[in-house]
Parts: sequence; structure tokens; C-alpha cells
Amino acid sequence: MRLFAAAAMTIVTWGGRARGDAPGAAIHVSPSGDDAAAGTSGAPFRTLHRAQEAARAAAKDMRGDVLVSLAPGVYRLDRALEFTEADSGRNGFRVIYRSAGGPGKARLLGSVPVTGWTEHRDGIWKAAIPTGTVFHTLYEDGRRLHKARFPNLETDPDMPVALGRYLVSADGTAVRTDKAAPPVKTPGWLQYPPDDDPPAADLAKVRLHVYGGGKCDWGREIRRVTSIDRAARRIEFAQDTSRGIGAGARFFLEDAMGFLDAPGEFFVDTAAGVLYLKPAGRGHPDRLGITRPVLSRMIQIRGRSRDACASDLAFDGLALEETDNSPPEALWAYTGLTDGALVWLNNAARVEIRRCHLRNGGRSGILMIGHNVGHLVEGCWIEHMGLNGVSLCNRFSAPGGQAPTADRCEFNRILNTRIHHVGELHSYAECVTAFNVASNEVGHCELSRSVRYAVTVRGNTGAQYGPPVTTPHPPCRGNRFHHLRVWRCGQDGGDMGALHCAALNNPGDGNVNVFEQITVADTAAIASVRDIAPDGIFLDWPKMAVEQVFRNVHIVRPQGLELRSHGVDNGASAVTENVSWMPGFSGTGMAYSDIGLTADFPAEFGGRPAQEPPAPAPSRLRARAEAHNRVELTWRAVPGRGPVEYVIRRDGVAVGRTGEPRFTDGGVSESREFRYEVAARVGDFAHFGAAASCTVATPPDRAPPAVTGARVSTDRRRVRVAFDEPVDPASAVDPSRYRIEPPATVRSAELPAPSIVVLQVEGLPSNGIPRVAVAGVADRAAATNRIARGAWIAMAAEDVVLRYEPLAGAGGGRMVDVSGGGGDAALRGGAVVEEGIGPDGGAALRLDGKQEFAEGPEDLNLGPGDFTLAMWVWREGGGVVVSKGNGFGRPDQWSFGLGKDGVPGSMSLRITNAYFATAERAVKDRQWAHVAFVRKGTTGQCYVNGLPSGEPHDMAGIGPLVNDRPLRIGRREHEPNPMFFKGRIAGLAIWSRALSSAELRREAVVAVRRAAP
Ligand SMILES: [Ca+2]
Ligand SMILES: [Ca+2]
Repeated sequence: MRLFAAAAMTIVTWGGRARGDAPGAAIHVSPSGDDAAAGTSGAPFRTLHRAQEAARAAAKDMRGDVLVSLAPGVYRLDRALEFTEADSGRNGFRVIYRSAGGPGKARLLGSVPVTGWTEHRDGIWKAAIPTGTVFHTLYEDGRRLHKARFPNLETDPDMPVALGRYLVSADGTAVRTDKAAPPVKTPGWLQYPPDDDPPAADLAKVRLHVYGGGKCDWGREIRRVTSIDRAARRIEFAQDTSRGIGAGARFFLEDAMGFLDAPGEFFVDTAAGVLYLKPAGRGHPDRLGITRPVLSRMIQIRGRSRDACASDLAFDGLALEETDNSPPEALWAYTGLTDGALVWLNNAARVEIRRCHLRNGGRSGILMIGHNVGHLVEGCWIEHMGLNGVSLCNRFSAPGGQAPTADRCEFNRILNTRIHHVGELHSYAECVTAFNVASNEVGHCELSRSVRYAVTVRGNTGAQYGPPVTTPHPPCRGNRFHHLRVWRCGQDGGDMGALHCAALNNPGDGNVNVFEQITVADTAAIASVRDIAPDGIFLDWPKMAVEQVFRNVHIVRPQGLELRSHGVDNGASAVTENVSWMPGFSGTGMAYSDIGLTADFPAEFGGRPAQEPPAPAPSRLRARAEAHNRVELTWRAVPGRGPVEYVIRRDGVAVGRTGEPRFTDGGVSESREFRYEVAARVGDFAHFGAAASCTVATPPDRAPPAVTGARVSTDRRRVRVAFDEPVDPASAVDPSRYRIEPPATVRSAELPAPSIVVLQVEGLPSNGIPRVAVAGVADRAAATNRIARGAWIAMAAEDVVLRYEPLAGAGGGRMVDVSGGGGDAALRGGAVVEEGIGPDGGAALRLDGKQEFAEGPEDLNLGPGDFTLAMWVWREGGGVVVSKGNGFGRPDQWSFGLGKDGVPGSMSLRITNAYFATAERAVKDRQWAHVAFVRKGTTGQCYVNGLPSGEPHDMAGIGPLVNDRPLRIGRREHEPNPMFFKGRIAGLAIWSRALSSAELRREAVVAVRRAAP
């Protein structure tokens, strides 16, 4: 309701207030004007400072908007434009600063040109600047240059804001993990690897940029280097990092003349007043448009207090460019009171920033710090920021520090704005910040190419290692993030998500924010990042990012997970509706075409990206019944600029998805007509287009059953015979249908599962490989097809229950049990076995985490005693790898694959509510791991890659693990939440004995060796 009020307050369009019988003042300013002129259109002022004086005078008695028109051209500012309550619009009118030539034509620059260049040496040029001049970033024809560094900057075209190449520490100060420890004041050191000697350099200005803590790739800290000892390969610096250094810390050195050797590098000799530069472009630098920033804040809007706000100002169509960085500042927006920005607001209300182009900010684009109410940022283009795009931060206490400030940062709106290339100078940066702010709206924005977050949200809970802690800061609540198009964030760090909540709230305190209609693609970091891979969403700090609302959120290709929760509570308490990391997600709930910029986005800034038309219906759809139980579909591929996906429906029910223009449906039955539909979509975030359809009739089943395998029990008294289809019970349980060799007596036969027969036999010798032949057993087809006289089938190894070799391809939608025991599994929900993706470069089962799985026979059990369960897994999220039943319903049912609470990165065997887990972080995401569980007597042990992982488990009283549920691969039975597995599975095997460590190492090593070229 309050949001509606805020909207109504500012919905009046431009110019609406200036019309009528109460005209306001018109003031003109032009780069070719004169501050002594009258400020009219014919005699404009020269500077914005002069125009501001005139506007302030005109605003004293407003009877209409005051409109300051900026003629096209460049306005260089030597000091910030500072607006106070004296500049406010009054009487319901506004003071408007507008680019008269349209968006981007009036350019305000916080820099001065540098000319008078002479050649120094080796392609390095120099120019005189005033002595004592300090600046931290430089621009060449609108492109950012960097301080001279070692090693040189090497940018990845897909990840342009990552600042590789980094060196990696071989050793360093002790790593600290205690987050509650007091800050470090002592000096630090690190040892660099052999062959990474820095060039000789004067250390006076040199700074170390380092991700401390061995691999804490989330905060690059900057330290003053005090010495470099080449013999010991040791760099010492003034103050250790907050996490220490350890081995594996990424770093580079910056700011010495000795490092100046690459195009785009510069060095300032402050005392001598000389700027040295190796230009990025060719030609004399006097003609390359070199500019140095002289401002950190460009436009400052600051009233005296929250009760005397600067208000009712508008900035329309201005370009705001080229400010300075200030690297001693801390990493994030908490320090905004002293920080720089192209537009900086405090104690301000109802300021509109519309159709402005903010580019090459040394720090942030727009910073709303402390009290800020009712602002509108709309139609803006914000790019190439040293730090953040738009930050809202009100993390302040009332005087005394015991209670939250009475300042409010509320009812601000960031709409229809494109923000990209943020964090060009700092690693802990984001497109949009919302810290301790309420009831703000961020909608219809494009957020991309951020060094870290697209959106980060923090609130009023503090470090807590016991009961919940509420800090004396305003809560963060009621903010709505919607219709956001997010891609390529997280480029230079780990342990993050493109959408991020941290230290936000406590359970039940109502500090809830809403994220809806959001797409997130390709959250990923450069290869040198070794921390936890970037995720789509990260809910950080246990129990401190709870109960947030996510509706219609679609995430693709995160390097880590779609959603990661620090501890289970953040993720488990999230209120979700149609989100891609949960089962049942459907693209039909997504308003794809309304996500991102709207049609109003200024054409001068490139406009809204072209909308992809819906994919046409595939042409030439053909369906052919290859057998009574198999239909082959083909169609002509739909062309598209992005990846094309097809959905296949049989009689209205989706039976599979594929990227190829063909599909095999192995789920049909004899003598029926089926109607197929195939529809396509192009790109990650699109709805399926119109469907092509056809019908096909399956022939009658004329094929008799076939034996797929047989196995003899250890005591040689039971023989299991598996068929390729359900068999007719009457004929199957007739002992006379079975012959055994060497000759043995079949006493009885029973049918524990539709396609499995178990024989009781007598007289089998205790060694050798017996054979079985079947005759006269019929199938359940209308034609009652009987096995005329079956071939002899060798019985499989006694102790192997099941073995799906990774190299075994899928014939007709099945995974083949190569043990010979006939434990083949059928592929369901569109699951495929794909060549070339396995741990050995062979085949693996690929599962989507949504609907795909495989189903094996009901009679393959871990058994009453010792067993080994082993598999290769490539995990892209949670989910059950293999199960028989639910794993929690009954003591004879189990599931394998879920992590154990409190043991991050683990996998466990779950029986009722006992979790027998691997060690912490034993199973990495997006890597192949060989995972096994061995029961020997009353002891259980997990193994990862052939080695014991985690402590032995007491399994006394557990089992027997025998039930009649199907073996399911990639899910559990529990229909309300099947916990579908996302990733790949290969080499699943079960033995009815405990394999030794040596055997398991061989299991794990064999496939690794195969993987080598
Ligand atoms: Ca260099
Ligand atoms: Ca048949």
C-alpha cells in the first residue's frame, strides 16, 4: 500500500508541471556561453556552477518548474556540483537540469585532458602534471587505463572485469578462520613461487592486491609493500590481511615505474609532477584523449538533515563521466559517507535521475547513503564503474550507537536501467546494493558483467555464534527486485551468488524481501578462482538470510549451484514459487518478454534489446514405430541464434526434452495409436513455440520375452533370471520351463517382480559357472508370445548384484547391467545416456534435476549383511543419486547422495533419519568423484576416490536392507519431493560383500586412467 503512495508521488511526467498559467524560470547554459551573460537561450551561461546559482535564486519563489537547459557539449567540472536544501524545488515544483539535445548530449566530466606528451623510452611517454597531484585511475578516449602492475593485466573476453593474471602465494602468514577475532594490525608476508620474481622497482608507492586466507577469493585487500627479498622470494607488507595469507592466495603488485611495460599502464611520480604512460592506442598521446580525474564526487545532493532535505530536483539526459577512485576506502558501501560517486545523495528526497548515462566512475555510479526517500532512477545507462552501480545504504545507528538511526532509505525506485562492467577496480562490488533499506523497488533492469554481485542485500543481524543478534541498524525489508535480467556476474571471486543475501535478518522478524521474475545466466569466475564456485543465488550466514521470497526465478549455467544456502535454514525457509532449483519448475510461469529493459529505454543508449520471436513449429515431423515398444521421431531442426531446445509430448504429456532434432520414445505399448507433439524454443529464456504434431500406431507385440541375464546365489540354491519385459505369471512360475547346466533340479519358481523369476535349485556343484536356458515362458502381450527354445545364458558372478559400466551405451532407452545379472534400468522422464561426458571420456547418465531418472528392478537389494555401493558422480546440486524407497519411510529403505546437515559438501547413505556421511567437502560440485559406501559387519565407511572419507559409522541394528521397491537412480520414491539429482552418474555398482580399500582404489583408478588421452 505504501509503495502505491510512493508511486503516485512521482508519477507526473516531465514538463507537466511547467505548463499552464504558472510558468517557471528557464535558464540556459552552454560550453560556449559566458557566466557574465544573462543565462537566456540567446546568451547562455558558461558553467553549471553559475547556472546553479541562478536556479537557486529562481527557486526561492517557484510558480512553475525551474528548467536549466544544458546545450550539447562537454562541461568539465573542477569541483563537485553540490546541491543543498537551498537548491530544492518548492511549492510542488521542481528544479530540472536537462540535456537540451537529448540523452547523453550534455556531458559532465570530472577530468582534465593531459597533453604536452614527450617520449620517455620504450614506448613510454611522459607529461607534466602539477606536483603533488594524486589520482588512481586514468582514461584514454573514454577507456579505463590501469596503474602499472606485475604481472600484467590479462583480461578474459567473457569476464572483462576480472583482473587476472594473478600470482599465487607459495606460503605466507598463518591463515585465520575465526571470523570473530579482532582485526589484525601486525605486518604480513608472503612467499612467491620460483620464476615469478617481480621486476626491480622503487617500492615507495607499491601496493599488494591480494585475496588472503589461502583461497578466500571474495575480497581483494590492498596493502602497502615494505620490502621484497628476492633471495627468500618474500614480500613483506605493512599490515596482514584479515584472513592471513597461507599458500594459494592470488595476488598482484601495483604502482611502480618498474612495472610499467604494457600498453594501458600508467605511473604517477607525484613528487616530480610527471605522469608516465604506455598508451593503449597508437599515435601521439596528445591526440589519444588522455584525461586524468580530478573529482571523486561529481554531483552531491545533501540537505542539512533528514528534516531539511535537498529535494525535488531532477537530472534528465546528462552524461556523467570520469571520476577518480580512492583505493584506501573499504570494500563496500558501508563507508559511503566518505565515498565517491557520480551522483551522491544524503538527506535528500524526491530526486529524479532519468535517461542519464553514467560512465567511467572511479567509484560508484549512484550512491544513496543515509536518509534518502522517494528518488527515481529511470532509463539510465550505468557502465564501467570502479565499484558499484547503484547503492542504497543506511547502515547507521542513532547517536549513542544503541538504536537504529531515525534516517530512512525508503520508497526509492531503480527502474528500466542498464548496469554493466561494475567492479573494474574493486573485487567486492555489485550492480545494485540494498543495505538496511526498506520498501525500495528495483525493476526491469539489466545487470551484467559484475566482478561480484548483481544484487546484494544486507540488514540488521550481526555475527552470531549463539542466539540471534539484532544490530542497532535499520532493518532491510519490503524491497522488491523484479523483472531483472542478470548475466555474467561473479567474474573474479567465489563464495557468492549473483543474487546475494547476507546478515539480513533473524527468523520470524518479518524482514522479508521479494525477488520475482528474474533470469540469471552464466554466473562464473575466471579459472584462477579456487574458492567455492559462483552460484546463481547465495543465502549467506547461517540463519541470517531466512524467509526471503523467490517467485518465478530461472537460473541457468551457474558455475556452482542455482541456489546455495549457508546452513540449511536460509534455503529451507525461503518462500518459493516456480523457481528453477525446485522440482516442478515451469517456464510457463516466467514472463520472459517482460524481463529486463522496457520499450521506453532510450534509443540513444541502444534501446531495449530486440525480442526474439517465438520459435516456429518444427517442420517435417515424422514418427515411426520401430517396434511395438519403440517410436522414433525426427523433424527438421529449427534455426536459432541461441541454443534450441525441443519438448516432446505424447498424448499431451511431456516425455522428453532434447537439443537434437530426433527422439526415441521407449515408453509405448503394442497396438495403440499415439499422438506426438514437438515444440521448440530458442535461447535460454523463452517459451516453447507452436507445436508440430503427428500420430503413429504401434504394431502388435510379436516378440517373445528374452532373458537379459541370470545370477546364482552364493549358496548355489537360488538362481535369478531376468527378462526384458514383464512375463506371464502362469508360465513363468512353472519349474519345468527352466533347464540348468551342470544338471540341477529346479524345485520351484517365483515372480518377485514383473520381469524377474527366482528359482530354487538343488544339486548345483560349488564351483564353475552354471548356465540356464528357458523355454515356454510367455509375455503379457495380446498374442501371448512364448520363448520357443532359449539359448544358454551363463550365470553372473555371485557377489556382484549390479553393475552399470560407464562405457555401456543405452540401447532403446535402457542402462545395461554388464554384470550379466539382467538388472537393466529403464530411462524415464527424458533421461539420456550420453557418450563422451563420463569420467573416462565414455558414456554417463545425464540427469536434469527436474524430471529425469532411471529405474531398475525391484529385487536388487543391498541385502541383509555386508555390501558395497559404488558409483561415479558429477554433482551440479543436491539430490538423491540412487535409492530404494524413500530412505526415511522404513528401516529397510535407503537413499544415497544427500549431504548431511552440518557437513557441507558431503554425500551420505540415509536410512530412516540416520545419515552415514563422507567427510566435509569430500564431493566437489562439477567434478567427477568415485563415491562408495561399504558395510562390513556392524561398521559402515564412505570412500571417495578410493580412500576412506569421514569417520567409520556404527551400523549395529541397521537392516536388513531388503525391500520390494524399484531401484531408482537420480531420485527417491517420495512423490511430494523426489529430490531429483542434477548432474551425471556412471559406473553404478552393488556388491553383496565388502570390497577392500585396495579393490575400491582400483575401482576409482581404472576409470581415471581411462580418462587420460
Ligand atoms: Ca606491467
Ligand atoms: Ca513381447
